[in-house]
Amino acid sequence: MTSTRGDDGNALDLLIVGAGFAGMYMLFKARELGFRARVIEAGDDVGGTWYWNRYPGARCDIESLEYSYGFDEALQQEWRWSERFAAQPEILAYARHVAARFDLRRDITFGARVTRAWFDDAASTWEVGTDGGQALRARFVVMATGCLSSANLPAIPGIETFGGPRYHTGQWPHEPVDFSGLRVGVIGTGSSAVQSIPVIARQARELTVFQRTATYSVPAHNAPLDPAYEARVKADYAGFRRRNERMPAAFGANLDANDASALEATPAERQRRFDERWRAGGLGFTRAFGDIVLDARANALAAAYVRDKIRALVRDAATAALLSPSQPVACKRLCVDTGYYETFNLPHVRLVDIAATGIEAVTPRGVRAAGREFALDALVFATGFDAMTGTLLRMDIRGRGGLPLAEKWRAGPLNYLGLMVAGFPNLFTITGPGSPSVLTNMIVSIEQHVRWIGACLAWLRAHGRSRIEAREAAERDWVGHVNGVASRTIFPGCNSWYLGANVPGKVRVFMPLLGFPAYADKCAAVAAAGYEGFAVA
Ligand code: N01
Repeated sequence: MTSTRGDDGNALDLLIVGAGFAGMYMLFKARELGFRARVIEAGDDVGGTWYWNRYPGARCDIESLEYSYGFDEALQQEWRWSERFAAQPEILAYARHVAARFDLRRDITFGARVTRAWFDDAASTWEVGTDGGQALRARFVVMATGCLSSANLPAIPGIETFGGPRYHTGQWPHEPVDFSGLRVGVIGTGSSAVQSIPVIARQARELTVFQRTATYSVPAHNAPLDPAYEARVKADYAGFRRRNERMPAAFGANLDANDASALEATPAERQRRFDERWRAGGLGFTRAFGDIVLDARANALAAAYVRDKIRALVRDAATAALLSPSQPVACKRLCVDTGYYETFNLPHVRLVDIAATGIEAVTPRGVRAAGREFALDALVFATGFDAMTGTLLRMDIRGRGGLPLAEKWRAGPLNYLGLMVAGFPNLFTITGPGSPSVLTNMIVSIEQHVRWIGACLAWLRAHGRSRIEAREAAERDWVGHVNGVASRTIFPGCNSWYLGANVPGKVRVFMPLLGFPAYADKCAAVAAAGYEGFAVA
């Protein structure tokens, strides 16, 4: 086993796992503060989510002027987005531009997957190993591993026997995939499926979509980025970022969001607001009223509105009924689409309801479901991810006394502020469970976490300290708080990946925290009080 302790043989100050947007900015911040840092990345390039998720139609559904770094004024001024919602190749190009602009690659090891991180209590450092047999030592470790980075491939009988090519949307090949003339099956109807189905349907000879749960989707109304709007934002980009940071999900300051109750509005006013949000497109639909994710009755009004839209868009009444969800809207992540429901009007596209039976088996010739076999040439799994905890738990992480993280989190993720775990000193998680993360514009959450971690490391250094760890009592209170907030919303009311319900056997706990501004204020207050709730040594 080779040992890399930094260029001069000493332990690194900081080892960062992952070179997506979190890892890249963490590296930038570490350098800015004068820490010796190295990033270990499994892929061959930067980009994280946008490196792996190359499926047809992949696109961000946060607007490009918002889904981008705000930490550098020159960067945000110089980069030009071509569309309102950027497609995956453009976001990957942006990540590569950032890496080149700040010369990040020289401190990134590509093609190496971190497999273990063990805490050495006596030396107060982490020993980190990779799949290539590399061993590193670092005082601090930052897990910048993403929330949706471990593919969920269901254990369907016969899956290995399929005769044609199989794809998972989150592990898409780098070479172009051509479905022309093929009979293609797509399993799943979440965001990845909703984006890819209309694009695959344009190529495939036949497309069969296997649906376990119908999904709510709002049109993107994507378009070339309006230069006048871009100029307005860029005239005061810092102010625009600040306003977004005060929004509940850290985006949409330009939305004309409405805090009034849907229940108190007249039917005409409700219709007007929903129509307005539907015409505007995108995730801002849930901001038509202030109580859509807080009150089941308000939510039911929004859900009924979308079901009306589905009936209007889909010609066959039985298909429209099948596409109409019954769970609360936005309880599973709301989707944003370009022509999703309309795709089911095409004669070569069919929808198969597997709610009752699931996929019975994959066979060499296709898929057996709903009591019959569907002949397929290619199969796409749009079956999502082992979200938020999956990637952390797939690594062998051991804290004080050799305690495995998997054991600590047997009953669900425990941590303080979504940032640190009691018993695991000097280990930070960026956008971990217990932080707003996936309920926000991820880049805003990432930047807030990186700034907080950077300030914490600088504070420790300034105070001659080298070790910080969440206290168990703070952790207990925090997890109680996160669950308490969720229980006052519609979110626990369906089988979402926020709850881990998409992965068989996973503990059912609501993982993200609703409300970015209050969370960011809490993190700032904790730091200002000398890292209250943490033990510092
Ligand atoms: O995954 P999902 P995703 N048999 O978990 C079904 C982000 N994202 O990759 O609902 C049959 O949402 C499953 O059915 P059910 C975004 O945060 C963002 O689409 O569990 N079906 C569901 O329909 C998003 O929420 C963007 O009953 C099975 C689907 O597969 C998150 O990533 C784009 C099954 C999985 O949907 C994940 O989205 C894409 C089985 N055994 C993704 N197992 C943008 O920003 C699962 N399913 C645009």
